[in-house]
Amino acid sequence: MEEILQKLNLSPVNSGAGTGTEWLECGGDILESVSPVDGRIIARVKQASNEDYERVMDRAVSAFDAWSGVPAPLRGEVVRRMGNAMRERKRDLAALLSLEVGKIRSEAEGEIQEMIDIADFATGQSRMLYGFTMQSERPGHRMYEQWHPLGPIGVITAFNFPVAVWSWNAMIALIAGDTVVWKPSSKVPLTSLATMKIVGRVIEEQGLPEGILSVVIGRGRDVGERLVVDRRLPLISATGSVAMGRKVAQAVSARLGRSLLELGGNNAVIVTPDADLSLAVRAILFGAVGTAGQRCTTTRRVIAHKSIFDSLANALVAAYRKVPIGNPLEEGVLMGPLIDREAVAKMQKALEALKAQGGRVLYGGEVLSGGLYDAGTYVTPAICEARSDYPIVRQETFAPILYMIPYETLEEAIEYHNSAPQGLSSAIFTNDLREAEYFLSHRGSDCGIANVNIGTSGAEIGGAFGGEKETGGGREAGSDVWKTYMRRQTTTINWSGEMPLAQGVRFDV
Ligand code: UN1
Repeated sequence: MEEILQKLNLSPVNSGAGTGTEWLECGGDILESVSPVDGRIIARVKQASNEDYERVMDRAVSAFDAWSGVPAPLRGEVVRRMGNAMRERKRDLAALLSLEVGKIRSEAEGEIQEMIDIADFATGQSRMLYGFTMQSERPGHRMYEQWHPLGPIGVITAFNFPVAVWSWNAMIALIAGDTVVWKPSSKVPLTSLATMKIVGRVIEEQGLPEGILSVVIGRGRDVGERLVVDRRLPLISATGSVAMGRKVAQAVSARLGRSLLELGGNNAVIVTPDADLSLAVRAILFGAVGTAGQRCTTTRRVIAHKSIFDSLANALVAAYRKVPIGNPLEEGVLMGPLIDREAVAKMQKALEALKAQGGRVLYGGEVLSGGLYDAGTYVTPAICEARSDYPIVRQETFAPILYMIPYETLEEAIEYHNSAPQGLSSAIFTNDLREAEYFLSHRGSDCGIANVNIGTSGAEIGGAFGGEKETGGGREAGSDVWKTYMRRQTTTINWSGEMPLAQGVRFDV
């Protein structure tokens, strides 16, 4: 443990606020980062006080002044270097991520890869911040639009993807000319500090403005609450629960700011009669058990046709039995712990609710004990038989619980599918073209992500990521998401000697 900390320039007690190169003598309380793997404290963080927050914000504001004037392709070059710095430290950073979040090594490395991928993507994008030109209705006029940097932006991230989601936002924001103030989850402060130190090296080497990136770890919700009401931040990007998102949305919209929300998911896979069941089982297994069910894209519901319901359920139970559960840093383990004991208690409560509402646990759901398991954070993943109208099925429980729901007609399956209040990710397993197209049509899935013959989780960064309804409507990462981080300006230039008005209006004296 000490070795990983040292390699990543972390100490037993770390400053919780800084710009990657400069760290403040923070005035707040001490925060302990407790590993869900064995319940031990990894290291401590001295949290930011209100004054520390102000100091960080001042830097982000003055850095914006300088950074927004750097040509976008040169900003892209900086992001390219940041991606390379992450590449060099991938293994070490993934080791810390495993320890702090509890995800298995391969998934932790996947998360760092996601950071690198978005840096590469952003580098290319930096030369493609395209605006349209339009045909003016007035003679001798030219119309076009251009995209300007937006300002310093606030990014709030969740514990389950502590660094990738920041990178989706930060790398794109940087090429857009924005500066970024980051409030990571207080459950996992160290991985974010280590990441800031890695990109900080690039900031230092390149002599870049202090404060283009910064991190503030503050007591509980304090910093988050200051961030969302701060008028200096025209955009707040927040990832987390629906309850948190609702508060952020209200606070940001009260000051007419812009928010980008990526909230809960209640992702379902529809499995039709002629689906390739072995493919479906593999995808559902990773979707439901991967990251111990703690992704916002985790598969939480399987809506299976009656004719294949039992064989699919049996195949899933057989697969679940084989999942090695244990220390996520060990080779061969596929499922680590949940983030903390509170998450385990919530999972237990959800299973109780399911039974009270008429459902049945087909497999798993136990809290494990003995040896490492005594950390109290290890469970067996659960498969349950349920109905789509149970209140518990409509909620997102951030744990490995899979609800299996039988259906008869595809229309019914879609109805069940769309009855969830959240709308992030979805999938259908079918070899029937008509079923697949129906699912992808406007009558089909109502989610931001809709897949065919692949699962709900593990999206690539190239697509826009996010969802509808209670998921919050935001989009992050690829496609044309960069536009959210810039302000659009429509310009009309008159190069004629006349002053014609649009819509044929006459106003001559
Ligand atoms: C999240 O859980 O907040 O699609 C993000 C996925 C990952 C990102 C998940 N690429 O599962």
